[in-house]
Amino acid sequence: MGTALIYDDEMTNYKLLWVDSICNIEVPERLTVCYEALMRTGLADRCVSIPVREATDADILLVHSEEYLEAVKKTPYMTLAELMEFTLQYGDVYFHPNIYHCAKLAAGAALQLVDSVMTGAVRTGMALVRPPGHHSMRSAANGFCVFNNVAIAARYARQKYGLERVLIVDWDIHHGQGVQYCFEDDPSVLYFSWHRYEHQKFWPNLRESDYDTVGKEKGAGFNINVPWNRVGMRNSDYLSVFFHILLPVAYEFCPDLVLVCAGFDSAIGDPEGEMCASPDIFAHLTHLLMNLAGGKLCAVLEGGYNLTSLPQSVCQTVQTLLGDPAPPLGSLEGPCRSALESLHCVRSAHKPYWSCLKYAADLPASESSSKHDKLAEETKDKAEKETVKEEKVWPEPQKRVCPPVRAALILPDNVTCPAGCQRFSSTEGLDPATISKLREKFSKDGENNSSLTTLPSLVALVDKMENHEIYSGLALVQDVSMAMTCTVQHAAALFQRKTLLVQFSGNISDKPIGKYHVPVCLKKGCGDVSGFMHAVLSLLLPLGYEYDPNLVLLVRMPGCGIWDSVWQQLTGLLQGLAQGHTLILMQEEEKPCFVPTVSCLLGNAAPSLASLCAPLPEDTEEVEKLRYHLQTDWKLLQTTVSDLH
Ligand code: Q9C
Ligand code: ZN
Repeated sequence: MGTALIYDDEMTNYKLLWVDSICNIEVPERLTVCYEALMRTGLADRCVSIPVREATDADILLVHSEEYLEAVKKTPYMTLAELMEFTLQYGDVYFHPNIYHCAKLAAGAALQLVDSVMTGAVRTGMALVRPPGHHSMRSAANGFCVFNNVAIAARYARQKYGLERVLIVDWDIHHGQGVQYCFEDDPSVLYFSWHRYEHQKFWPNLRESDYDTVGKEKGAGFNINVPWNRVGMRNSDYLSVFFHILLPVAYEFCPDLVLVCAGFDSAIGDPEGEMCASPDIFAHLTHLLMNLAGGKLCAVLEGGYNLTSLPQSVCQTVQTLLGDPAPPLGSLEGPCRSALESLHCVRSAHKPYWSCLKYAADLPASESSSKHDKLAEETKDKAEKETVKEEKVWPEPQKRVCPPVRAALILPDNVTCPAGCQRFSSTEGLDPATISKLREKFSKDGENNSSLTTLPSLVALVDKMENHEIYSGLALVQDVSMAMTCTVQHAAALFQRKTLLVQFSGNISDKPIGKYHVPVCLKKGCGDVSGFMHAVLSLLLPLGYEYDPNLVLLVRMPGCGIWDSVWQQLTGLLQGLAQGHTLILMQEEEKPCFVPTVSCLLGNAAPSLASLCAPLPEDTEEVEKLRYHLQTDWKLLQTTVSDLH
C-alpha cells in the first residue's frame, strides 16, 4: 500500500508584501525547495500524487467561528493598506490577497490526505502546504497560520469516518497553542507537542505551554506539553521524549489515526528553533509512529525556515513513509540535563492519567532544581546576547541504502514462500572450509540435516546483509537454539560484536544482569500485552538505539507465548535499528505466525493493539528496576536529573 504526496504550486502564490522582520522567514521558496528535493531524489515519483482541493466553509467551521471565516473571506478584495491594518489585530502573521485561497487549499490538502488514508487508497502520506496551521485559533490568525489544517483534519476524520481516537503529534518547534485550545477538554484527541519554551521567554510566551497544562475536565491527561527550556537539543533528547513519554502513552491511548503537525523548525540550522537535531532524526520519529493505528499516518507541513535543512528533513520523512528502513544515527549521547528536567516534569504531571507512567518519579516539593536552571539560564543569556549567532553547519544526510532484496527467507521445502520475498537457500560464495567448520561445530547427532543446509544458508544470509544485498531475513528452523548460537558466533566475527540479540523464551535466564546482558522476567511472560510493550518501549528501544547495532537478531524460542500482534509490533519497531537489518529465527512449528511476521519485514504496519489496560504492577516494577540499574551504563534509559551520575 502506497504513500500519498499532496502538493500544489498554487500555495506558493502569496508572500509578505511589506517590511516585517518577524514574518520575512515565511517565504514561498519553503515549499518549492521541498518539492524540488523530492523530485530530484526520485521520492516524489514513488508516491501516489493526490490533488488538493479547497476546504469548504463547513470544513473550516469545524474549528473556526463564522465571524472569523467571514472576515478572512474579505481579504482578497482588500488594498495593501487594508491588509496591513487587518493583519495588526493578530500576532506574527501577514495577509495577502491570495492567502485566503491558499489557506483553503492547505486545509483541503490535509482533508484529501485523511480521505486517501481512511479509504485505504494509501496507507500513509504527507501534505506540503502553506500557510501552516497549528497556531491559528477559533477566531484568530497567528504565527503565519490562517486556518488550523490539522485540527480541522482531526475533527473531519472523527466525523466522517467515526473514529474514536486521534493522536496529534506536533514536532514543530513552536507550541501549537491553536490545536491545544481546540481539543483541551476532548479526550478523543490526544495532543502532544514539544516546543522551545525557555521558561516562557520564547514565543508565544504562554503560561499554558508548560508541562503542567494537561487538559481540562474529561480531556485531562490528553494534552501533553514538553517544554524545551534550552536551545541546542539533540537527537538523543528528542528520542528520549519519544521513548519515555510519547510512545508509551500513545500505545496506551491506541489511536485509530495519527496526524503529525510536521514542522521542521525543530531541525538543526533553523533560525527559530536553534536546535541541533539532524534531519535524519525525522526518519526515526516517523518510523516510531508508523506502527500505531495500523500504520495510518498523515503528516502535514507546519514550520521550517532553513531552506537547506527543511528539504532534507522532508525527504527523510517521506522516504520513511515509503517504507525504506531508517538511516543510522551513529552514536547517541544521553539526554542533556535540561531535557531530563523536562522529561521528569512531564512524566510526573501525567502520572495520574496514564498507567504506563504510574511509577514515574515525583517532583521534589520545592522545585529547586528548575529554579537553579533558571538562574543559570539568566547568566548564560546575558553572555549569549553579546556573542553573534554563528551559522550552523552539518553534513548532508547520507543517501539511504536500499538493498535489492527486502526479505530473504530460509524455509523448509513444504512451506511456500510469500509474495514479495525471496526464498533463500544458498551456500554460494561461502568457502568450503566455513561449511565444514560449521558441520564440525554443530552436527552433534551427525545426521542432523539442519546443520548441513540451514546453518550454511544462515551464515550466507548474514554475509549478504552485511554487503547490503539484503535488508532482512527470516528462518524457520528445526533447532532455534543451534541456529541462534551459530548466527551469533558468525555475526560476532563479521559485525565486530555489534549484534543486538533479542531472545524470547519461556525460561528464566540464570546469567546475572550486566551491561550487555539484560534478562527481563515478566510475570505473565509475554501474555501481558501492556507490560510487554512497556518493556519494549522504555527498555529495549532505548538500549538498542544507544548500542547502535549492525544487526538485530530476533529469536523466538518455542513456547514463549507471545501474541502475534505484539510480535508484529516488535518486529516493526526494531527495524528502525541497524538500517533495517533484522534476522528472525523461529521454530518450524511456529508456522502460523510466520506470514504476519514476514508482512512486517516487508514494511507493512503491524495491526493496532487493543487499547492497553494497566500492566501488572510487578511487571512495571521489574522494568523500572532494570532501567534504574542500567542507567549509568545506558544514558538513554534516564528519565530524571537524579539519574545523572
Ligand atoms: N523569534 C510556525 O512555525 N515568530 N510558525 C516568533 C520569535 C512567530 C512560527 C518570533 C513564529 C511562528 C508554523
Ligand atoms: Zn514552528
